[in-house]
Amino acid sequence: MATTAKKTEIDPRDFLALDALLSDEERAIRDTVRQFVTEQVKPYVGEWFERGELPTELIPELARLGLFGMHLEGYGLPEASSVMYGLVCQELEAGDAGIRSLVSVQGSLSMYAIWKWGSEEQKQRWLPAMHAGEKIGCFGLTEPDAGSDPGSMRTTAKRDGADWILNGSKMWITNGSIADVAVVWARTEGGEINGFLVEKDMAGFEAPLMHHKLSLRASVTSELVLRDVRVPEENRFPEIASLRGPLSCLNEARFGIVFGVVGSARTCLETALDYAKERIVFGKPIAGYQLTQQKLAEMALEVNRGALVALHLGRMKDEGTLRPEHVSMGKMGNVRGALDVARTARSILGGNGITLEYPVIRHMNNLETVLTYEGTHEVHTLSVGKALTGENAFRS
Ligand code: TGC
Ligand code: FAD
Repeated sequence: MATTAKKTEIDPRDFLALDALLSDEERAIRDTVRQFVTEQVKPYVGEWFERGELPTELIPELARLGLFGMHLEGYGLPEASSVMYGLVCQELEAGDAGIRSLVSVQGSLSMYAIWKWGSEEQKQRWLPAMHAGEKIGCFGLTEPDAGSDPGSMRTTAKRDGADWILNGSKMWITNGSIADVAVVWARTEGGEINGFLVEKDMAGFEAPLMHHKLSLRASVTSELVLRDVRVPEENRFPEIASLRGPLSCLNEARFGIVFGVVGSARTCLETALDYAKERIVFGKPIAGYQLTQQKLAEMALEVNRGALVALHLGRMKDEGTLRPEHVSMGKMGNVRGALDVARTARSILGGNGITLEYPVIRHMNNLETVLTYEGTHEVHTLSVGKALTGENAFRS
């Protein structure tokens, strides 16, 4: 059938006109968060990154926008769609992955863990307060000697009358030092993995800041130290006693990353595009040279491809057909693509590419963390490999 093609202008910032695939409601929340990031994050985040700080004044602002636990239902939570939540992650990470991490860890890891596995009392106590940003949570799974293989964790939980005694340490925990409540996964004497809500004032519990990061600097990263911490039974998740507990939470946060990194990549592309049009070398803008155009075209391809994959996975999640292996493929491809975009943008900016005057090297360094946390690139490769072949190559 012959069709009359409508004339479409090419928008360099939305090459494939993906905006048209979103509903009015989805565009509205995206634009609200984009404006917030443009006004309240982008002008200052280079300095926060340089100082290695996350300004906690952002927390009430993010809460006012309703972003903490926005995709969860009940307990006064917004019950936004997965696509809406993903678009929010995209806009936050267009500012900085550290800000997206704050929201991811609060909503997708800590609140989700309580929402999915907590008792009714735990949900009532924590979820409304965490949505309001009055209480902050963190999620303690990784240990100094157990990252990709959390099943080898050494943190223990020993029954003592009506309580549990926790011992061990967690490492690389986002939000740890500012958290009111830590979701801590520990092994019981019977070998089961249980989840506990460890409150910041419990005796024997400390959450010191980790220093010397060169990536995700506008984010709080901490150790969790547990020395004979007495935790009452009512703070244990009653419904789960296996690794499935923490791993089910990771799916949620990984989904946010699939969208988030498209935001990082988009900022790098836009910065490089603007720069290439203005930077005169050998008598003309570098945008006029074929080698630069090839770089920009490849970058635009990655940003658009990543955005399409994210949106597709978001629609699948909203329909209830998304599997963890789909998320693994999305994280693998989108993080790698975003890193390629960031590194290429850095080269287009020449010497200016290495300063915090421009956002590119900050995103590039942040993406090295994103490649590693929430399952490394290799872990997701093996998940996809297992789904393709039926063979488990994680263990020898
Ligand atoms: P395996 O034997 O495969 O599974 C154990 C149990 O868990 C179930 N399961 C899952 N359930 C839900 N979702 C998933 N994605 C699941 N993967 C596995 C599985 O069905 C089984 O259930 P059951 O009931 O039969 O017991 O476990 P394994 O020990 O062989 O490990 C598999 C592997 C390697 C995929 C897993 O350990 C893994 O994902 N490792 C990576 C660890 C990781 O991603 N850590 C992230 C820490 S949190 C973080 O980084 C936060 S970053 C902050 C931010 O986002 O900003
Ligand atoms: P390792 O597991 O030691 O891996 C080292 C290398 O070996 C990697 O390249 C890995 O891919 C590779 N490897 C491992 N197994 C295999 C295999 N079978 N085959 C081939 N290669 C393999 N964790 C939390 O629990 N909560 C948080 O809030 C949190 N926030 C974080 C914030 C930051 C800034 C960072 C950097 C990390 C954070 N993490 C958090 C930890 C993160 O999830 C781990 O760093 C990650 O899971 C990898 O673990 P690891 O660092 O111990 O690396």
